[in-house]
Amino acid sequence: MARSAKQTSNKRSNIRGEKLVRGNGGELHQMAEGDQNVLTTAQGGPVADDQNTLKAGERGPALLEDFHFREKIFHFDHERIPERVVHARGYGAHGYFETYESLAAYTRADIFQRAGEKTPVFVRFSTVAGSKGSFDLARDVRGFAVKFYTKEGNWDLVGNNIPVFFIQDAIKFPDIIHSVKPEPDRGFPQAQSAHDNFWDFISLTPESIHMIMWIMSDRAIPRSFRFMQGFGVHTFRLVNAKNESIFVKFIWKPKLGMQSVVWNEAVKINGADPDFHRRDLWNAIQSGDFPEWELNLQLFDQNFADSFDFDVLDPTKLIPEEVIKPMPVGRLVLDRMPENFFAETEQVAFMTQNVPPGIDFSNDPLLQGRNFSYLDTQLKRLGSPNFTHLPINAPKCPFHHFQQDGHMAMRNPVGRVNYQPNSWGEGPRESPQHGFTNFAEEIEGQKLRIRSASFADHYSQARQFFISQTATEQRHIAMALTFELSKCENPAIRERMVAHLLNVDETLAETVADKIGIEKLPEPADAAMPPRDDLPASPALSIIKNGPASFAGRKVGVLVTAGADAGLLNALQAEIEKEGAVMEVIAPKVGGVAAADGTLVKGKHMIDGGPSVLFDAIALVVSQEGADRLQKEAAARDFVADAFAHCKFIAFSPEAQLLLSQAGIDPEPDEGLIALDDQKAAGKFVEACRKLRLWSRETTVKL
Ligand code: HDE
Repeated sequence: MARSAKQTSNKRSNIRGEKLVRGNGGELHQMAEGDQNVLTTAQGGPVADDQNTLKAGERGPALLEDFHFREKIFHFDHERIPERVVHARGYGAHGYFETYESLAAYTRADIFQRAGEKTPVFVRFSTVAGSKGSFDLARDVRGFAVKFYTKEGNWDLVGNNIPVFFIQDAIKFPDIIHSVKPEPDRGFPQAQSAHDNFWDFISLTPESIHMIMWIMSDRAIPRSFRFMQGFGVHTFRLVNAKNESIFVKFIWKPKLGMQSVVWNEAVKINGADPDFHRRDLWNAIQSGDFPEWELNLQLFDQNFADSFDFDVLDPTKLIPEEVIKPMPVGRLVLDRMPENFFAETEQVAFMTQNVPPGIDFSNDPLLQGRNFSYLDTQLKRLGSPNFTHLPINAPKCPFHHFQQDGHMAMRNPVGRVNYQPNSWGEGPRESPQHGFTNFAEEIEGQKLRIRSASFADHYSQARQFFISQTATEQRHIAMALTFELSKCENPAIRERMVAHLLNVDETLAETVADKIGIEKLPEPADAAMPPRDDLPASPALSIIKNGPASFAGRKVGVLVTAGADAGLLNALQAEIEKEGAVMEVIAPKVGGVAAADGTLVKGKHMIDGGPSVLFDAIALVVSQEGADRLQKEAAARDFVADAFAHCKFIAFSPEAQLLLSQAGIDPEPDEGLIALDDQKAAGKFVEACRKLRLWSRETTVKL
């Protein structure tokens, strides 16, 4: 009895009745008024015992009057808010947007008026289909949502890393999303499009085929949020002070260039580190390597819109960069992680309808539907019309209005006046001069539930995307389609998809048909408009053709054993850091191993916990004895074999030869295998890594 009282009470009174608190070291000190270290209830009452519920008797039932227990469990039971119905899994960061030059000629938006102007931003990246706890490397479009806290209110550019969308009209959104989510009877598959429902819907929705080409491409398995582009997708308007309007499409380009992984790698990353993208962003920002993107505008007028091959209001189409050159107008830098994931990343509420004066909407039917939807979703998720009171959602400019009350009202008006006009001479008033005014677009016509005939070409840009890719990227698209359709059990769905592919590229259709066992090709799908084959390739659409020519921001995994050459390791580290990349050591023990010269080489990962899929390139710096031991370990052989199969550059000390051959790598080396004969070779290796992958190896490894 005495023992349990001592164990459970952290706090007691001295003889004068002053409160005494047991510190970490067990010493007793006096509790100052409002001491930060004293545990309290949410009502502020100090808590004496947080280890045991109040009971009737030592082994008796719990008592209802235990208000501390009741409050603690009540709060815990309500910790979750509904996750986003789409884009549930996401990761955010703070930063700023810096305007290069004034864009006053095009827009009156304050954010674009002054060169060098810095505007705070919060960005959230996400996947679409999976739930909040799903893995990062799903094959999926990524959300790229930016909230600019401008001096004229919040501007949310809620985009994706793919410039087109599956559907043309917002009314189809619940259908496309239902189809990709876990099937409702069985509750799986999670975060995957490879199932019948998705492909059934797609095969019956030809407007989705252009987006399907993107989703089956490497864009849908990015290596990092830092290495992907972002797009506003829809056509928007800019409006200047003279009320003149120009159309605009928004494009984000990553400073470190684009990079994706291969599918076999993505699948393994999801097992090895389901938080791969989160961790990558966290590590980069925490280490001061702040990711950066340039905002580009594609500007065009009504004449261009009227003469362009496709309707600029159709969100399944893009304007090739070769047709309208993107104009860089500013840079986005992410330099600070949220202090609290829930408060910021989970509660941030993006809304397409948040636009400042000078930025306006087009009549894109998807955008129009989104403008309606996003407010609804915030009320559902955040539970109160006062969600703008949350610090992450509140504007950072002064704001004044007469909205009041409601759940969780944090900012409440003072004084008598809560309406206008009023004769008290108090409170805010409209400003025709500074306030938001819509662009006065002429609208006429009948009220119709109709899809414009100008949206009817579903295949031409899908084909243009496909022919713009390198042979490697085209192969990846074919492999992705094959994989996905191989997971469909209904042969009619597979056949319908091949019929669509015949309208995109015959060889692609034949390759996929052959791999999924369709012997007789179906007729091409009926096309609402004959597909065109005269659109030229757009090199800007390829990832590989637009490589970064640098290895900066990437990561090398160095497999090390005891007795490794310390000079070589130091040379590698120096060259990798000079490039702006990161080196991480994988060792038999995380505590580290002694190098040949006796110095301690600390490990970041053990071999099991640091497979090569987590790195962009690998190096093997081992002793003869170490190599002998490792070649018997499956994890070490996989480390090497996977890196080779994923076309990564591999540097190796002479002793590692045995490990390479035991991993099944041909003794005839390709140019991606770089012998570390001397310390100078470390530089050669990093230089080679700038290509990111040796794609020519891919056809020989046959993943
Ligand atoms: Fe969204 N979308 N969406 N969407 N969307 C949401 O809003 C919706 C669409 C996008 O990180 C939801 O706050 C409809 C296109 C991103 O918090 C919801 C339609 C594009 C994010 C919603 C679309 C997007 C969302 C769910 C068809 C690319 C995550 C939670 C008309 C241009 C933002 C939320 C974040 C989130 C509705 C189509 C991008 C339900 C009805 C096209 C990046 O309101």
